[in-house]
Amino acid sequence: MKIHRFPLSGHCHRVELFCNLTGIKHELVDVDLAGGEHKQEPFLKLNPAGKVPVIEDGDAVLADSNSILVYLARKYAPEWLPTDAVEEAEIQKFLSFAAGELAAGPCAARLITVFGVPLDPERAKEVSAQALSFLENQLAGRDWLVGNRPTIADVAMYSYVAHAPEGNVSLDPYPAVRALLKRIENLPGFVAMPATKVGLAA
Ligand SMILES: N[C@@H](CCC(=O)N[C@@H](CS)C(=O)NCC(=O)O)C(=O)O
Repeated sequence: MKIHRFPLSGHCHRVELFCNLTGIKHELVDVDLAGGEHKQEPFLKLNPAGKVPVIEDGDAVLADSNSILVYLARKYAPEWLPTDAVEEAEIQKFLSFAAGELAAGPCAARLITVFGVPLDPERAKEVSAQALSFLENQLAGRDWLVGNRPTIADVAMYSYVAHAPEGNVSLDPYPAVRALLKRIENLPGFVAMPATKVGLAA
């Protein structure tokens, strides 16, 4: 299986992290975002939306990090995606959260500091604070976001939350969130996304 990725992308990292945690063999193919490779053929054949990550697994060519997590879990690591109706709905809730509040919050805050993207830093910090408070509340009395073991919900949450300080978003007020990050980092096979020394991480 190939993962087309950009090494400093949290969306790509969540796919790489999942493959490493579950032992799914993969080859990393770097896409030159700065050079615009993702907006040209042949990349656009893989993903007409012009975004990474994309995976190629035999005949399956899939884009969107969360949809890729669902596919990989269903096919290769079903214990990471429960089929109980309530738990599956809870998983979907956190995948939507990752694509919504986390993208508009900590991901956007880091796009500003790491890549110089002209977004509103105050708005990104405000959305981040709301998102992290929500996560903190969801974790009351629990070790994992859904059920009593790690799932793709935890993986989808990890990368942008762990790197939030790079976007000037402090994790200090969120002890349960920090404990969950540590739990994930202690799982066998964990791989980190490269750190960037900017923002509060400088
Ligand atoms: N919803 C997508 C978002 C992917 C995304 O935003 N990828 C960024 C890198 S983090 C990208 O390819 N940006 C290039 C662009 O939009 O031009 C996912 O979850 O995979």
